[in-house]
Amino acid sequence: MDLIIKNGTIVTEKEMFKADIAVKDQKIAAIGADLSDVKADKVVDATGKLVLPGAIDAHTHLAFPFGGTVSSDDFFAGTRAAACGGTTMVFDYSGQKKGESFLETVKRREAEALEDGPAVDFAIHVGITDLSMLDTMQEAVDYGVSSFKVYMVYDFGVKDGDFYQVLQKSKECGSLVCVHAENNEVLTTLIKQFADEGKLSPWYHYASRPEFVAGEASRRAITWAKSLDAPLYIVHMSDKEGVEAVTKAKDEGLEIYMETCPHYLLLDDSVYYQEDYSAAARFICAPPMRKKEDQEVLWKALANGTIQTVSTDHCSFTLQQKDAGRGDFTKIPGGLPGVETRGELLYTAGVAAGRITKEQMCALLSENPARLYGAYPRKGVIAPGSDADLVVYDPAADKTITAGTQLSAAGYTPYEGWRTKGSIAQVYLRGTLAVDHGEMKAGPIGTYIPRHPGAL
Ligand code: DUC
Ligand code: ZN
Repeated sequence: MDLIIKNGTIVTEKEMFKADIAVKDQKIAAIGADLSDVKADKVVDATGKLVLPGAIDAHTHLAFPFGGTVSSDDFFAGTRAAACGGTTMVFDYSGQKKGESFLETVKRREAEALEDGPAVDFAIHVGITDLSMLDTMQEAVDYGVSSFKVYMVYDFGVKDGDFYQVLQKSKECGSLVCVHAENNEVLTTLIKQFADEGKLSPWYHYASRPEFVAGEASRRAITWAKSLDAPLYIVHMSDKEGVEAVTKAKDEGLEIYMETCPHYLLLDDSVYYQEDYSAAARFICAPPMRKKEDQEVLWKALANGTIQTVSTDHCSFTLQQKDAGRGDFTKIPGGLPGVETRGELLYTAGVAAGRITKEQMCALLSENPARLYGAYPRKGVIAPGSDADLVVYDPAADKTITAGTQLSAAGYTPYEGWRTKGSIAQVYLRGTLAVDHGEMKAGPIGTYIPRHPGAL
């Protein structure tokens, strides 16, 4: 064997048990109560630690051209930050350029990622912008792309009829449509009204995107998916109205999935009240943070399984980039860094606080995204034959989050000074030690992962 991790407590979505894990040729070769007799090049003692499946971040925007600039973490910095956060695979939302077939988008981004030198494995969801290429969806699915995204907002977003056609085509191809649900007409009207009144501080970003703007769009998206009996995944759910809409749809037996992100679980709209421009602008993202009441609804939905994944929507901009909106919030590039802190925050605020179990955390971070996005059982689970993507978590090693020790190019973290319960000790990518106590130990060992249409 190449590696044995001994005496750890293995966590899966269903159970926890003490066992040894043997790794050979990048895969989990065996799991057993005592593998002491098995010879291995390296033996690691994980006594007192949890051994978790490598986390999957189903929602990143690396080197994303957005808001007049490009997000600061590319596949080099972003995947190193991800590795340090216990994430061994990212799914990037890569935008289609006009005139590009969906497969061309994927291949272009795959090449860019490999050129950057990714530290973790990756896959691409295509962000659809050019409907004239809709017939190329099957070709992309055949290449191993089982998910596509539409934005109901932004200048590159799709109109309602286009969204409907994407759902139709995707159902035909057996893939999954992900949607950014906000009502574009209403929010752009509110933005214009505020701008006309000279109300241009970061607070008005929040005020122009009230809860109902997201809630209405979620209901609309669900209506169309329902009419076609097509599966739908609503990204970055932030609000009570949206959770209620998805809950109702699920009760009707519809295949509607949703994700939320740590910032919607942990931060609220008070971040935008701050007088200091930079203090508030760093939290600008869409949808914006909500109220404490919405947070409670999201936590409940995690605990009862209505929400399937916790992803990050990692779209980092430096504070210098955020400065573009001084005096005009519409020019602040929207997005937060998150890929480096997701696991420890979910463990701290979820597991250690008694809101979710360790098994549920595994489902939310690893198994569910792997299944939904067609990477299971290669990814997302600790089982013989799966990639040896493993996170050794030390529940006793509390730490303080600070940008100073992070690898994201953002240069700040929304969680500066927060204490975590426990922390990540080691991260293995396909059996190779990628991170040891926050330090990168491996180079660009990440690879592109083809997928097949999946489901929970
Ligand atoms: N929201 C953000 O805040 N940033 C990137 C894209 C998005 O939808
Ligand atoms: Zn996003």
